[in-house]
Amino acid sequence: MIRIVESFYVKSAVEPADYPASAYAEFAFAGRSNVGKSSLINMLTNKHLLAKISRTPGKTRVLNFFLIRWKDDKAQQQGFMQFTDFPGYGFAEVGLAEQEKWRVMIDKYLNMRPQLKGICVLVDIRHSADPKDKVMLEMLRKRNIDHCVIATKADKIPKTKVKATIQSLAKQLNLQDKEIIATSSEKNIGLEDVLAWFEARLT
Ligand SMILES: Nc1nc2c(ncn2[C@@H]2O[C@H](COP(=O)(O)OP(=O)(O)OP(=O)(O)O)[C@@H](O)[C@H]2O)c(=O)[nH]1
Ligand SMILES: [Mg+2]
Repeated sequence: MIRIVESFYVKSAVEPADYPASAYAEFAFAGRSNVGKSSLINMLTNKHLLAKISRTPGKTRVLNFFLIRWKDDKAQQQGFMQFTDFPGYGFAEVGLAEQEKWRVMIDKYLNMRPQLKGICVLVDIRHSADPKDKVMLEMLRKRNIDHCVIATKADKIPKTKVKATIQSLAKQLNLQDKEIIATSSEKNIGLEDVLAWFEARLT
């Protein structure tokens, strides 16, 4: 099992020419504004100020790149990977022009990042599937980009309801139950499941 031993913010970028040049395996985090993308990155890296957590939705309008050093003590392996924090999508206050900018930026990233190994699409475990999440998943399916869904804020529903909620979400999103990982950045739930998903795609 890998664990993250060090993490650094590398840079923010909009255009491919400005992406960091490294070729490490990369994983990206997408989802509606406020769903908990930055908080999840902070939980995974155990650095609570790494990805800025905003209380104002829709603040992040750029791609934020992070360099991650991982280690597997048992297998005596170590290496690097990168995380990309996407700006949130789907906020009503954001005008059409902004939404279009977002779409173009994500489109370029998906097309021009060969080291991209997978995308985590985050959804709030308390809400039913959003049309914007369906559009995102459709974009990934069309391009054959490996992805999983992360149901965030699992601490906000009773533990006994988690399984049924995941089943219901899976049905709505046309996925199998095991393609959805429940997490809580507040209560440190799901950390190992997410790391295992990365590990399986690292080599
Ligand atoms: N209870 C609980 N709150 C959470 C969890 N994850 C995130 N939050 C809260 O949800 C709010 C939004 O979290 P962010 O991590 O900033 O969300 P984001 O998806 O990065 O938002 P944008 O960058 O605006 O797209 C913050 O107030 C967090 O504290 C969680 O697992 N449990
Ligand atoms: Mg964020």
